[in-house]
Amino acid sequence: MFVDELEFNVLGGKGGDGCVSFRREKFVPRGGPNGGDGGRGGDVVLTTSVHENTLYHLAGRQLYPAAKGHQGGSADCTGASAEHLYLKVPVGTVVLDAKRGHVLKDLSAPEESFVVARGGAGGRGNTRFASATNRTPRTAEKGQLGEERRIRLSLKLIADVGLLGLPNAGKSTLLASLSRARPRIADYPFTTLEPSLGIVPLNQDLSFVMADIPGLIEGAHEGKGLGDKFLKHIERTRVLLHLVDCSRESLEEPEEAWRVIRGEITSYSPTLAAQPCILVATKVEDEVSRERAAALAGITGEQVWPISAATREGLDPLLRELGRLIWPPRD
Ligand SMILES: Nc1nc2c(ncn2[C@@H]2O[C@H](COP(=O)(O)OP(=O)(O)OP(=O)(O)O)[C@@H](O)[C@H]2O)c(=O)[nH]1
Ligand SMILES: [Mg+2]
Repeated sequence: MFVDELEFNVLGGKGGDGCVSFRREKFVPRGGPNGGDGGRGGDVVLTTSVHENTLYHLAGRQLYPAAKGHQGGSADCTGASAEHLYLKVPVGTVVLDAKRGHVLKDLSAPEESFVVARGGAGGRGNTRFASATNRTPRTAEKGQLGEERRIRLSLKLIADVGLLGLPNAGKSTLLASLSRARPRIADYPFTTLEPSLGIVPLNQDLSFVMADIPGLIEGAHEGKGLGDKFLKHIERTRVLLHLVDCSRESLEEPEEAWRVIRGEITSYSPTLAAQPCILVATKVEDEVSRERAAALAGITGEQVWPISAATREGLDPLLRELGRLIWPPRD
């Protein structure tokens, strides 16, 4: 299951208590204090892992507590510090304070760590309280409580290329024909309900990640259809591919389809709307579709890349263009 939003509490471990203890040795009637300090409580740490793609493995629990520090012992033994609790999250996880809503950390690199709740310090043992006037202190400190907070995790998949288009435009089919991803494909709208990623090999050395998201419809930014909540997954891509069905069976006129999607992404975010975007005419296999693709270019004033995932026509030039945009040639 695809889980991309999650809220729970994190609690740093309590520090171990300091110890009250006195030396008891034969023939030493009044030994001094020898109670050791408590150990530190464990931290709760988020670490990014490239092996996680969703937050599903963390769902279903309200609290993630780290372990407590051990108590100090006699003979000046410091208690052991507790182990930290490491929670793995996918690269692209944004950590927010659930109560106030501000971003605590944006975990966008592999193997990145962030302490969300610190463990408490251990309490000092009675040895530390000995002084010239008080040689037999009977006080020791309690370990400090660990930090507690409620956090929200929000996952933004990190892809190089994002697919955009109305339902049924051919997004999943394109991803399936370029990668080994196997999204569900069917000839009815709203086939794709959750985002998915595929790795598209460009040549022996280079590959990029392509994200397929559910189709958008007019009013998506007001919550129509599946809404625009999946757009965040393609917000950070380098290039967008805007797919427009140009076949004679298309549900909308190509220019209308183009206008709707441009309108929705502009309403969603001007940053997304300003991203490099390649306009792709899909299902171009006959004279009618070729004409519609050419008309779309005329009306929009943009270069249109005609493709057919079925015959694979146009895929290679499109891939080359994507490669050029993702890795611009150095001069
Ligand atoms: N003839 C032809 N049909 C295609 C081509 N690409 C996709 N289709 C068909 O178009 C229909 C929709 O394709 P999908 O890939 O599921 O479309 P989508 O954009 O992912 O749709 P949603 O997930 O609903 O947003 C399917 O029946 C595909 O087989 C193509 O290049 N040629
Ligand atoms: Mg789809």
